Amino acid sequence: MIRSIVPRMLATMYAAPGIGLAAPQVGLDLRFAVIDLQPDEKPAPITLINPRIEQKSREEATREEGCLSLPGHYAEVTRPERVVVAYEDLEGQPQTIAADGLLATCLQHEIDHLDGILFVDHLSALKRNMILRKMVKEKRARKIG
Ligand code: K1U
Ligand code: ZN
Repeated sequence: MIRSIVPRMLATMYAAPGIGLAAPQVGLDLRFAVIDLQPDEKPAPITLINPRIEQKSREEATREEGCLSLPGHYAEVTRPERVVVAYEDLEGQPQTIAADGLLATCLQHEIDHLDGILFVDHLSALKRNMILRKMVKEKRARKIG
């Protein structure tokens, strides 16, 4: 089932373009996500089925994040710098991935999507409301235009 959906998920992510995509972002009630940190280069996608964070560092890092569910909106988000994620691959085999840098950020962002959490949920109420107000303005402008 997931195996047959993955090619479409990857096509959607590359077309966006994005470096990750979680099933709930395309209306699927499934716990899997795809990631490819180099969408412009030779494809090197990772498919993560039932990913879960097994370990996270106490050390944190702040990186700018975007989201294909909130196009055009970016913010600095602070998260654990390193994570170890356990998941199943497309063959159903258990795997673990130890990540830092952008991959660690992207893994946490995608696992958040599986739990209904968006990057704006990690921001202060002030910053989150600024983004929400911008989105409302954009929606109004689209209606008028
Ligand atoms: O899950 C998503 O909404 C995709 C999101 C993933 C992500 C980006 C940045 C930090 C954490 C997670 C995106 O891919 S937004 C687009 C983006 O960052 C990008 C697009 C093309 C080239 C490089 C980056
Ligand atoms: Zn996102």
